[in-house]
Amino acid sequence: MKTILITGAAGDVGTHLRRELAGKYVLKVSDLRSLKKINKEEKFVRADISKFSDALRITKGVDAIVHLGGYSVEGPWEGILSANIIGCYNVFEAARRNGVKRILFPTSNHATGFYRRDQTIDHRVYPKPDSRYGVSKVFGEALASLYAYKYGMQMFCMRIGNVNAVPIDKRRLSILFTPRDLAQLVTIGIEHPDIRFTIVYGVSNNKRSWYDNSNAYRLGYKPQDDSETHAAEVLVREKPGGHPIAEMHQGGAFCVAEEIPNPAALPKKGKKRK
Ligand code: 15L
Repeated sequence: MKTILITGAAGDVGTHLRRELAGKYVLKVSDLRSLKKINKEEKFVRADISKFSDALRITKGVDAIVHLGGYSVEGPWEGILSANIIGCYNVFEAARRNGVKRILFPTSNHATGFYRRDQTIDHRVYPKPDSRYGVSKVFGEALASLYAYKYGMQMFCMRIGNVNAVPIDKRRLSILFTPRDLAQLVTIGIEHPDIRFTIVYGVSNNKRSWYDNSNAYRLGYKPQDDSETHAAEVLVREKPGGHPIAEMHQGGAFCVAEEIPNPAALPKKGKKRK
């Protein structure tokens, strides 16, 4: 059985993934925080991935890494820099030094969040991050490309939508990613023999999707769920009058979220955004 390291294992996505992958792989799970529950077949290793020595320690002796560690939403630059930029570099470089060939990098829909909702995008579009968080995911994708082509590693980047059993609002109808579809895509990322540098969208088979996910389908991904079965109940709950920039773009509130209110993020009167 392969040994898989999951960083950021205490978070939401990590918790779903550990449950879904239990029994299929030996799971080495790591986080800065404590885990609420450690399953009996898991090995927990506490680590701060912004420290290279920790990254070296946890990436020893594993077959593949699912690197979930770091901020999963917008945050202050110092936090994003240390957890998502330095942390990501440390994990990839430590993996290379320890001879780990394959990394699955859960990037995000926020790497392309400034595409408009009336556009369908595929894995070849240039990034349009909607936040510092989104920029950190673009950094991770670029680093994955470097490690693939320069060092011959196998790098599988999943631009994840919203991991949940059911969609929680209108925007999430387009980007729902159910835990069982997540498990299927991650399994492809671990097992597929033909991965060098690959970008796919981590979403279910949603009728309202903004993505042409043919790159994932080509590898055999067959998502089981479609958020549309919940559309009526979601839409009835949706409050009108959201921020126009958030409503227009795929990244939603991330396009306007700021630690410090930043008027520069809003278009000037009479000026159209591209
Ligand atoms: C993400 O990238 C976040 O990690 C997750 O918490 C959600 O907010 C998701 O995007 C989303 O766009 O809904």
